[in-house]
Amino acid sequence: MPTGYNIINVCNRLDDEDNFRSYFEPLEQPSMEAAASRVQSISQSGISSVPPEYIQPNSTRPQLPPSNKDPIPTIDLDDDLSSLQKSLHSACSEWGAFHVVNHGVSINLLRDIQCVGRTFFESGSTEDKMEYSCQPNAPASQGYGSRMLATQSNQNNVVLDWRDYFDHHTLPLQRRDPSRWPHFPHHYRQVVSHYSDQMQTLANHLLGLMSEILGLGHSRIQEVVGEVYQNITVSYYPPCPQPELTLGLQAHSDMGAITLLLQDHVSGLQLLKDGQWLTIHPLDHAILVILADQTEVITNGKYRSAVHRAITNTSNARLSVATFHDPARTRVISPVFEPPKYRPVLYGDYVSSWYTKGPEGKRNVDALLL
Ligand SMILES: O=C(O)CCC(=O)C(=O)O
Repeated sequence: MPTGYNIINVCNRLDDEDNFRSYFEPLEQPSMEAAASRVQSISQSGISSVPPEYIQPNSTRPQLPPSNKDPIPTIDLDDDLSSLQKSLHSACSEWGAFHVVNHGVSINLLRDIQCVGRTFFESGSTEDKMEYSCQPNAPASQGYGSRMLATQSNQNNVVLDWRDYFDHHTLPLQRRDPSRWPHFPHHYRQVVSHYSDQMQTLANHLLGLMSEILGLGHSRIQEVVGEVYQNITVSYYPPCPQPELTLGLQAHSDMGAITLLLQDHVSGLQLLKDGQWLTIHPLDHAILVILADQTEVITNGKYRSAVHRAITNTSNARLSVATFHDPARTRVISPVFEPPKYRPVLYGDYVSSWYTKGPEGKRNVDALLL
């Protein structure tokens, strides 16, 4: 088992004005050295075995080939209300994740966000991409990076994820600064802004439905979450010569309220269900909904956050777009049901604990259990 986590990059979900960075060691290296350590550069160098820092300890290596079972629920938002409520309730309480179809987001927009993301990673020169690198000492943390979290193996060696990413701060609007996002392809910034708005609408709709199903009234969960902090992370997983030894992204549950994930045609996402890793194959035109830890706390465990990870493969680069909806770090989150099963938590404290201790499954939300 990993013995702990070493924070390599805290690019995600920390407010621009935060000084969280000062708690952690410097993140990305200066430019040319960092360019060479991008996973895409390593993959394209033609190596036949992965560098040792990407080799997972035995206990966290994926079992390949992955299972073909894909029984995750699909929720159709066009269903009549009573069947929708029934299927959504069982998906949220038994899985913490589900595909959603007839979600109201245009299929063209889903295609466009994947297309601009792929163009950035695959058509941009290294120099162009490095222009948007996460800066280790800058107060803002969005941008192009490779090292968000790294596990520490038994031998105290850092283990890196086989992934590059671009993280965008999109909401509230005062955090949204498209000039910090790629300028290529030409409509990149417009697509990300539009996608951000559509994802917020869908996230609110889903949280409203969940709140109603639990008998809380439409807005109750959203009232506890408060103003939504939204980040969009485009992840790029290059082909890997030894997928059996690596992870694209280590196992974790998301720390905020709700995540909306778009996968391209390449499988790689796995969900932990009843102790088994299930591969969640992409479903055309669907969006994968993943409940996060604060929803578990707010609903007092009636709805559960889902542990997931990404695996790699030898031949096809995979791209995903994860849109995270989180509370402000100044927000106190507590259960709305009595008696509470979880301690109230200041979301900023939760975030720092998540990053300092590492996700390791659901250890952070479990630590709040009374
Ligand atoms: O790439 C994926 O399928 C998973 C992404 C994810 O879990 C994350 O960005 O937190």
